[in-house]
Amino acid sequence: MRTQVGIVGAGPSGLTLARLLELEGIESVVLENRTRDYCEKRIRAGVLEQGTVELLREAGVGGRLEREGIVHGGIYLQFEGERHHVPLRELTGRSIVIYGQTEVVKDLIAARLDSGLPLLFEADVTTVHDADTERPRVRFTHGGVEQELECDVVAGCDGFHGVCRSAIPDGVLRTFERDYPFGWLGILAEVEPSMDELVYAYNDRGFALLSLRSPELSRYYIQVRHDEDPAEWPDERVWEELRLRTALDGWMLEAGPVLEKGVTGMRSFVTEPMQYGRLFLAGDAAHIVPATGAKGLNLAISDARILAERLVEWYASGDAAGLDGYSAACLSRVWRAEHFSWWMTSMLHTVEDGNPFDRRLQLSQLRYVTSSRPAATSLAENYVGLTTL
Ligand code: RFL
Ligand code: PHB
Repeated sequence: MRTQVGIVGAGPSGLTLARLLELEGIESVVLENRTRDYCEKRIRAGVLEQGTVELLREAGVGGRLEREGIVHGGIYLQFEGERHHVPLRELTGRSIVIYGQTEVVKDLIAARLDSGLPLLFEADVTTVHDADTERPRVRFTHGGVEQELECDVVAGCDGFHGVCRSAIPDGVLRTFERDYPFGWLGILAEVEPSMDELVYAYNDRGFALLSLRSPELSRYYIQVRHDEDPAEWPDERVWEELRLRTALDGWMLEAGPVLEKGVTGMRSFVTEPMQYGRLFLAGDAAHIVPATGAKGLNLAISDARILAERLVEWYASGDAAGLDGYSAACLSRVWRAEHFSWWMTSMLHTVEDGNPFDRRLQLSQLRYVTSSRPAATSLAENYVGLTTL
């Protein structure tokens, strides 16, 4: 099999890249090791930056997003028993849209299948060969048969645990990382959200986040140990803990049937450069942010946009200068998001047996961002996505 761009992974980055290339008449084959059903049901992100929404709209996959996405002009930061509004739209002129990653993925898969272009599910990529030549090859197993895809370039959009990053020889990549001693227990509940906008709550018992997916579906998180077993959290315990951490006079968190429950670790990770020869990494394959800043999905889609633009230019002109600068173009935005996500995470989470000095610093920072307009604007412009990077 042969194509122009071999795309490994049908997550947000791989599917967006495939769509953008299709619109420019560039061939691609998408190889995904999971089933379609699994990809469409994997619950992850929920917050889209305005720039992400605009890109999906321009790519012709924004119809349902337009109808069902919920536009929010602010978020709340809660601490010391008070909820403070951060008016994102008023401070930056931009807003965010609540629309699940599951829905973004469904829309992109539907568009790909409608176009009749190749997207192979249960196609498990085992290795990438000859990435440093003009004919990189992707080896995969599909339907029990080992196959090879020969390409002009390979896009490694296969997430943090994928195989593309490890196809780059030792000594080429430099990685930067930080682990956090906590994770999030997330639930999806069939109940009308109890708040009008997202609530990030700092509490001595640990962080909590109130988010949503639709007028009927709430998505709530609590800080737990990074290796916490969800089995230790029966539904009643989750609701009680959420209520304690988000308690507010005159307000009550409504409970409902829990449809899904899981623990996600928090990690910061960047690999540099995001390319080697004709192999380009995009999204979680190259970088991870802790979820507190709501940036992972947005970065993945932004990488796909940058890679698509540079591939289009390369195919049109034969000049590789743009492609050579792919990694540098992505990394300035990536590092800004890394800093913001680390900063939000450090400000909002408690550390067991932590230094009381650090708690005073967190509270001081929270008071500052909720009382100073310039400080709030800095948070807001990072949260909605910087347009200057
Ligand atoms: P993905 O989504 O992991 O997709 C990679 C795809 O590659 C496939 N794959 C392979 N295919 C073939 N052969 C192989 N050998 C393969 N190995 C892997 C996988 O099956 C998969 O389909 O990466 P991508 O496209 O880079 O997208 C990244 C985003 O998914 C991720 O950054 C976000 O979900 C992070 N994130 C959030 N981001 C936001 O922008 N806003 C949020 O509000 C937000 N909340 C979250 C999040 C992530 C979470 N979890 C569970 C990690 C909340 C949570 C709880
Ligand atoms: C979500 O709705 O899943 C969500 C929202 C905001 C975050 C992280 C996750 O910071």
